[in-house]
Amino acid sequence: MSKLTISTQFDSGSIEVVSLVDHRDIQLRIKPDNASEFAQWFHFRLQGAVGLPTQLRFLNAGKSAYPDWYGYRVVASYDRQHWFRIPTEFDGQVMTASVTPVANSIYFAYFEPYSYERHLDLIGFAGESDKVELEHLGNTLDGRDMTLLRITDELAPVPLGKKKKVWLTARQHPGETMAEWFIEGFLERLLDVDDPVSRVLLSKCCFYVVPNMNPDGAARGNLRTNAAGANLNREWQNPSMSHSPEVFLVREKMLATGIDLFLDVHGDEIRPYNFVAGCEGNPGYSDRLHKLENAFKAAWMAISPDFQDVHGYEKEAPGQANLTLATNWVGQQFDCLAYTIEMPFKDNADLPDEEYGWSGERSKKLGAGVLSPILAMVDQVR
Ligand code: GEM
Ligand code: ZN
Repeated sequence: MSKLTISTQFDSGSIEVVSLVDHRDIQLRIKPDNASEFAQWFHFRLQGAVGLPTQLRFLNAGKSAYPDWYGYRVVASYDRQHWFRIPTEFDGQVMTASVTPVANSIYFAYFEPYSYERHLDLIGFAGESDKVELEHLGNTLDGRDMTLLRITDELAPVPLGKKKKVWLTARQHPGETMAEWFIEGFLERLLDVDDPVSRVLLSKCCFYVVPNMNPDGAARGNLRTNAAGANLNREWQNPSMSHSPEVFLVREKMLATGIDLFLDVHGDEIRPYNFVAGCEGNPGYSDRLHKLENAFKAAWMAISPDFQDVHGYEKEAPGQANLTLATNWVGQQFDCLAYTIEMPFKDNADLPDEEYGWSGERSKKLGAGVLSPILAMVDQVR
């Protein structure tokens, strides 16, 4: 029997090994983000357990940032391309995942990872289109690029000043990797020259897309914060280049372009559903925005059984919104339709998938699908 080893020296790798002696009792602890207490994300490689009934015990799962692990199943992969769920139990303190590996190397993660290299490949793919301009907004604290994609059909008969400005941001919380899978699906469809929905949207809109708002936190294996420990989705009222340059740079660009429709893409650790959170608590919320929100949700539900509006966050009382969040700050600042989109780390309970749960591929499909409610709303948002 070969020696058991665990490694994490790769993009978003993170776990603490407590005991690695007995394959039936591998003891682990989820590590916190590099500069904050949030602990939830894990991603590591196990070698030496082929053919052995293996149990992974996450000893501090009950002390994680979002300790409701009930119904969650760990994702695993042999080739880092195809990820599947493995049987997982949670007793309120320890989470235990079980697998008998069929190969001597197997990876485990909280959700299907999205690497910085894949992020660069996505930008490379998009940059090949004649509808896309890549704009360098500046650098993160670890020195990575903040890249904005500006996407429109310049040859369309709609003057630029009449086009609707549609902004999408994703992965402010770096462990919510489903957000960048969503953007990958969104971009692949938007740039599909044969897709009639995309052709009309590129004529009527100018899209501004930030596929990864937090590249440092993503590479570091953080759940929720950037290299300085900032929760970027609490920085939108008063960002700084020293603490939250990612938000500072994007927010400056938003103030220069204006916004008619905003989507901020996230993942939710607890609720097994896809849903949105809007601006009902904003001081400037109006009947116009309420009607736009309802029409957007109805249009999305009409085309996707994976989207629903029954389960989600509590509605906020009038005037009680926290304007440090992207969606609320943008909705208030630009008096526009603005939504936080949430996808599950667990599964869509309305349409569960036994083998994969919620996945990168299903996130891509949801991202491609959102073009339809955008088309339904494009003539009403202003
Ligand atoms: C959430 S956004 C929370 C919005 N809440 C309501 N009630 N509108 C966050 O930043 O905490 C997004 C996320 O982390 O997924
Ligand atoms: Zn989030």
